[in-house]
Amino acid sequence: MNGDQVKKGYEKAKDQYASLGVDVTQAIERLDKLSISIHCWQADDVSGFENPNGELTGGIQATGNYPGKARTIEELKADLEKVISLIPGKHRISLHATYGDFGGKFVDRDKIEPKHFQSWIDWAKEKGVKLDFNSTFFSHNKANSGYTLSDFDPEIRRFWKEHLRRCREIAAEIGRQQGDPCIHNIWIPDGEKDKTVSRYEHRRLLQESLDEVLTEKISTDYLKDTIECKLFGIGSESYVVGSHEFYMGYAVKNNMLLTLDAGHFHPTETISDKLSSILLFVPEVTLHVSRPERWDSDHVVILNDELMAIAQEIVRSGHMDRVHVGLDYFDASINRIGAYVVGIRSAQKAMLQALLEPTNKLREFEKEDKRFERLAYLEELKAMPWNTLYNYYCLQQDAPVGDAYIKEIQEYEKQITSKRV
Ligand code: RNT
Ligand code: ZN
Repeated sequence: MNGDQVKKGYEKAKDQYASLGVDVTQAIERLDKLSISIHCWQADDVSGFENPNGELTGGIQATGNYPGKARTIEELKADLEKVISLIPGKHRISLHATYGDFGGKFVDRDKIEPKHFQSWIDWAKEKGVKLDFNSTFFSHNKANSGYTLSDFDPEIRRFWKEHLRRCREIAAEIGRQQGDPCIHNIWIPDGEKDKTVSRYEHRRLLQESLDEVLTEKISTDYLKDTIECKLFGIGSESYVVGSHEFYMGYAVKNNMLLTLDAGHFHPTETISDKLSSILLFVPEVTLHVSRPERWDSDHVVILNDELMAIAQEIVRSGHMDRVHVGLDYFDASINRIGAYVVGIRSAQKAMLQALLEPTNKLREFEKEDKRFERLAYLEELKAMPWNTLYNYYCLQQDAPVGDAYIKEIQEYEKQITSKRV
């Protein structure tokens, strides 16, 4: 598709949307403001750079051995730069604590410092992206019992509290240097495979540990802590300490951010319907947009009904500025750059469709009890030329239009990732 074709398509689509009372220019402008927090861990299957053969543990697993995973910080940065070049808009990169620049030395989790992330901060500044952060409570021998912050052993808890403290410091330093708050996501894997008797006790310990560290106040100009629940993981099928009720209660009580991961609930339970409730009770929400498939919570994001519903709920709530959209998936069985780009572009497409909705018109139908008309319009909207407008947005931003990104990824694979052996 050449530029002229895209522009022609744009003019036609603009008129079609105008007849529904939708201003496409405004919708594209709003889409452009959506900074997606891109997870760094799709590039290397959540391995990180703490030690050369770190094993992924803690209820999550990356399956597949597609060649070309990033093995060094340089390779990871190169991959992320490629990804960024293939999507329109300005985005964020979300780092895990195990992705520090440790200079070839082993630095344990209770010893990490802002200096280990300085090269990331400099890189981000140079590339014009902002950073987010995640503490790493998994893939570590001090998590072998299945517990970290909620372990019975006070020494284990001390270790992980120190990790959390240091992660907050690092994230705050990132926020300070980038002049924009760094979102610090806290997900802890604590839980058990089978019938657990001391559920209350572990949850009480988790609360106590979090309280101890999170009450050390750091300005939200620099740092925003957010907590992520999960229903179950591999090896924690029966009990996860940080459940939805636990963190929902904790976030509301402490007026802090809550993370909703699309793959962390019962198989038929969705996060889209939670947004309009949670936005009433917590200041801001972080999303880990992902795709559950049976027991796995981390498949590549695609443009499915739930992704659409999430985007619609963000837009319809009128609180887009209070919802931070982050991604969380890792597929090691396909081209990893391709996995990134497909997921990010799909998230943007969902958001654009939601922004192109004539919501006021639909609300009018609701008020007049015209539910057939509402349903009919919702169906008609699906076939409107929103993709033409996405192409136009890509053209404006110098990002590949339509399927052009596929060739670029194939070329990058040929030149770069296939040579990583
Ligand atoms: C795990 C959580 C968590 C992780 C990342 C790597 O189930 O979703 O967010 O995926 O921190
Ligand atoms: Zn997550």
